[in-house]
Amino acid sequence: MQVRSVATTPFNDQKPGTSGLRKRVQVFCQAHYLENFVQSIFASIAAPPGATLALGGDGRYYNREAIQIILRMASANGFGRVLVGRGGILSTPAVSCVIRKYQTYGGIILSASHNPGGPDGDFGIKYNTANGGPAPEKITEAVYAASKKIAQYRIIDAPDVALDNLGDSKLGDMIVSVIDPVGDYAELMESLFDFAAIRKLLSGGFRIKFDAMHAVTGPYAREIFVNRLGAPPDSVINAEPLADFGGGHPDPNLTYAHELVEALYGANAPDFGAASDGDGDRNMILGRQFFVTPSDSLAILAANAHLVPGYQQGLAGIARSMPTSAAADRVAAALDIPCYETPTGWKFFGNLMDAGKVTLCGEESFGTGSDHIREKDGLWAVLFWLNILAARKQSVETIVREHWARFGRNVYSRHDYEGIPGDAANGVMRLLHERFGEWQGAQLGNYRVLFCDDFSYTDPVDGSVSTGQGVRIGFTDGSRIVFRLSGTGTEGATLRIYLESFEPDVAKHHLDAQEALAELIGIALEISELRERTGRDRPTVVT
Ligand code: VG1
Ligand code: CO
Repeated sequence: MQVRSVATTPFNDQKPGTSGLRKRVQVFCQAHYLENFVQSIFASIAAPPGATLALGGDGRYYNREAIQIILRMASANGFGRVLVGRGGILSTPAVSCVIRKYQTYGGIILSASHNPGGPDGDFGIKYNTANGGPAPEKITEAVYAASKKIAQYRIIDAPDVALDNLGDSKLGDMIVSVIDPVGDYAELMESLFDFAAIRKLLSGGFRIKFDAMHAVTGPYAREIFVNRLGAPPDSVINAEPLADFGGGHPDPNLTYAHELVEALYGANAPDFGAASDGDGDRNMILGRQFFVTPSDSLAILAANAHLVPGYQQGLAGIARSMPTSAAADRVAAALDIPCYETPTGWKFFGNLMDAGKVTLCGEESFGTGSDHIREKDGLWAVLFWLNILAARKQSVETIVREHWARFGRNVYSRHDYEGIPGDAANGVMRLLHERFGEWQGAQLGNYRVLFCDDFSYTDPVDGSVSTGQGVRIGFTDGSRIVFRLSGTGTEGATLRIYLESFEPDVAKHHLDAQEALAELIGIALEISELRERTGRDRPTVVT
């Protein structure tokens, strides 16, 4: 088959964000757009001839077309084999699992995660390295640099590969192996958790509901919860992956997972509810009429890890992203293990896990995971909770309240202002940068400022430095306000305000987070001039 070199010119907007390159579908469908970026990846990763790649996506619109293009380009660029999920499907954690299990050189994931899909939605692409984790900044920067000077890409002329049948076929000199997207992942889960105990829990009247949000986790959830753990089939809802996610927003939070939320807050509610996002790496955990914040979830998993077979030997350490609450820090202190604070994005956890410094990682954005792979993992978190519930035989709410009683409660909320004009968002961030020197030691309402800074991180393993990771205002009582611009959106800017206070008093643990944080919310709006500068009087999404 003929390898062609196609002449192209650079696009100037192929800078990967928090998690790969995300753009509108129309942008990705432009001639040469995807090809330029894929060639820039290949130019930056120095794969030896004959190397193996993993490839799959969350099934969103343009997934199959993109896979055919990438396969033809991989063949033309000298790869020896590509492992691709049947139907082009692989969740983000499943890609990480496959890379590690089959020791591939790396992997390409097609997803815009929690962003809506469909012809008018978003598409995305991300490269993961041989450890199974998102490429570190050194690589994403090299990809961006390559994309700015690309002049040609390599591709072969060949008919489409049949993606729906398992097995091998040839594409030029390269082998395409279509693999079962679920099996390897389900087997890994079975090796970590006490499936027998969970099966017993589920057969004893404990009812669960999992919302796959018409995204990638449907087939995984069916195999694990229904086939392997014996849950009734209607325990998994919206289980059919659809190219437009059924018109929904595949983001597992109280706003977008409304069908699940209605079930868990309604009459005759199940005992446990959970949802995952577009590509299966996020999770939301609900009890009956009870929401577990992701920051608390990380802390609770850590505090109960000794109940779970895969973690009984103890935790090396915990890592959380900077805006994530300090609830996990308190557990780490009690366990006498280190706790690391990293910038937002899973790529910063990889080095810590590879070096054996941490076992559990988490982000406030509904992401939790461990060193079993190098991505956050939605179903893993759900199974971890089910394992704890099976061992403790208490309700979700009781487990959380007992946790707060022991460690205190880190009251937490995130307010997102989505789709605001870039100028207004940058204006707010600039103002905060200009002013935060003045606030050092200041009294703002009932709070005294302990420190203000723009978070920067030095990786303890390779010494690389990441600056500009969010403005933090810390108060003397441990409360915090953090401002950050999102790096995953595709339209306008999204400004995130993260709010946290610490409440040791059990008598106040029943308070609603928005009530408990009301004064901090007021301070955040005032010092940032957010209302004046954006014309918004309330956040788009509160989590
Ligand atoms: C968001 C979250 C971040 C997460 C990232 C990717 O990034 O805040 O914690 O790692 O999404 O998650 P940002 O830059 O928009 O705040 V996923 O599930 O969308 O790949
Ligand atoms: Co995701």
